[in-house]
Amino acid sequence: MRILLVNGPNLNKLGEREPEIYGKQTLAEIEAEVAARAAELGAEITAFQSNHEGAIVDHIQKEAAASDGIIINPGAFSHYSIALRDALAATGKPVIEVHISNIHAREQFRRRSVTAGAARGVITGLGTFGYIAALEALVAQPGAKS
Ligand code: CA2
Repeated sequence: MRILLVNGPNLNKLGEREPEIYGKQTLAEIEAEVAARAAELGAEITAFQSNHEGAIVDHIQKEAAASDGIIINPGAFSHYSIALRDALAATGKPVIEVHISNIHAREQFRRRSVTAGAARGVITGLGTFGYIAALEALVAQPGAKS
């Protein structure tokens, strides 16, 4: 099983600021942890981060066909990127959207995710454990209707 792990804008700065919201782990540490758990589950992770909407759309278009599912934290793109939602929906693959913070307990503008409509499920507010939970869900239910 090959899973794409995609992180959007500013998530490359994790661990540097706002640890009370986003925790202390760096993105590299999160990616390594997800990859290690994936290996235990017999899966493989391809990790990608970009601050650029088009680069993320390009990556999804290029890599999704050869994958079995996508874990994505679209960052702020969650709140307005129809292009990203369309790219995710077009893959036909199961998508789990992850937010480290609970977007529903924050500012009004963070409470809506337009990309979530293309996801099988959304995990929000469980900290960086959300990425592991998403992986477990994809491995446990690879063929579930998305
Ligand atoms: O809670 C999440 O995972 C978010 O997707 C994180 C995004 C935010 O725009 C979403 O509303 C919710 C932004 C992450 C910014 O992360 C930083 C971490 C440290 C320093 C600077 C930014």
